[in-house]
Amino acid sequence: MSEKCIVAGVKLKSGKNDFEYEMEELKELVKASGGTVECTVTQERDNYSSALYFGKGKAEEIKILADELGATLLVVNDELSGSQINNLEKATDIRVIDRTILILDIFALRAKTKESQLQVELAQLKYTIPRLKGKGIEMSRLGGGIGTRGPGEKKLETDRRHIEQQVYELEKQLKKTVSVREVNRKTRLKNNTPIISVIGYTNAGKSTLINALINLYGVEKEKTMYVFDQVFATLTAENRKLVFPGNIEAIITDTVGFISKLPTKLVESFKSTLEEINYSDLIIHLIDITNENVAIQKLTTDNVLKEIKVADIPILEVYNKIDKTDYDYSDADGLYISAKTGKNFEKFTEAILYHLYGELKTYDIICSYADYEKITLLENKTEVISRSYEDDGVHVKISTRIGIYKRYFQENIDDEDLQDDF
Ligand SMILES: Nc1nc2c(ncn2[C@@H]2O[C@H](COP(=O)(O)OP(=O)(O)OP(=O)(O)O)[C@@H](O)[C@H]2O)c(=O)[nH]1
Ligand SMILES: [Mg+2]
Repeated sequence: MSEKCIVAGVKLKSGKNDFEYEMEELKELVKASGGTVECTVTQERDNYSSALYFGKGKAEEIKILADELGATLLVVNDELSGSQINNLEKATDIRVIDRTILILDIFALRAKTKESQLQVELAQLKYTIPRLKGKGIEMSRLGGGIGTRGPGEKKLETDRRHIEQQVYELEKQLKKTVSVREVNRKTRLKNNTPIISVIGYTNAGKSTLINALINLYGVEKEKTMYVFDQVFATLTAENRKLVFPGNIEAIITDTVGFISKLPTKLVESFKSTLEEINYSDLIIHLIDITNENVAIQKLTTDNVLKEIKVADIPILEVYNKIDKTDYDYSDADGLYISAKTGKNFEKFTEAILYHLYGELKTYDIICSYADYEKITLLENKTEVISRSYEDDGVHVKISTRIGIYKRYFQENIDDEDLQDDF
């Protein structure tokens, strides 16, 4: 039977005005973790009470409500300290968890791969350690239910000595998986293969978009991403190789979706997602245009990008799910696509390639008969339109992007063909 929950939050008088949206999202998160929302309680205050988070009267009100509704869990919108949780549990007589542990709980339910399971368990333990002082949380953890589940249906550890030992073990195991990623990244950088990261709010359609690109340009077409209509379908950053028209290779990275008040410091997979972004040559920021809170979702993602200072990396904003709206975007400025139907993918692909390597042009190149290397390079890296064998060598007409031309065949380039960036 699903757990009956009360969701609650303090709205700061000085706070941003996306409080209502955060509360709606909190309800979604409760549902995603298998709970039912019985009611919502909010209070407007100048600050969070350090003892109770709410004021005393509000806590009493929650206790009465919980009694009436048969609710057994209070979920609050902000991260709480151990003593706030203890005090609130005493005052309301029900178990209390915060937004962070709720997100971790969802991750624990969804984590399938070894790496993501290790990451979630580690984050849960790190969250627990500073909150172990009082007895309340220790006792409540034993009860089971939302916020007490580890990955793979394990129960969360509650004994401090065990926890510290486990944190040590998990960090050791995780280091191994991270070093594998490091190696992959180094090979990619050495090969000069550009990296494209697809980022955005959770459920925007990032994995669907990548699957559509894999279907069109993927090297291994069967290696698709997991797609589902839920928050946090993707739990770890993953890469795939693509070959675009004109023999242009790229690595595309699927990432963990953003959400407001994301516990970025706690979860390794968020940290590695954010790290990956910093290594990319192009960021695709995917936005679900059909979501009624599209502006808040976009702003949340923009703020995370600002925080990790990706200022030098070009960002391509792409609006997704246009098949779900009646609006006709054919003449609109900007990129409006449907990852599901493939609508406007030609324009989208062109935008990606333009950002990576600039405009498509044709060039005439003369190769001496002895210069096999150059001829092979031309065949591998560009599209050869025609070739003729003359006295002074092979005359080759190619079609390629300015950036590619500059990188591989620079000695032949006319200055006026060059753009500043390439
Ligand atoms: N109608 C429509 N639905 C889409 C489109 N793109 C994605 N979806 C749906 O949106 C839901 C989420 O898609 P995902 O690709 O899993 O989204 P995501 O951004 O990877 O989400 P997370 O991994 O949870 O961050 C799924 O039900 C998709 O079928 C689209 O262009 N049109
Ligand atoms: Mg995804």
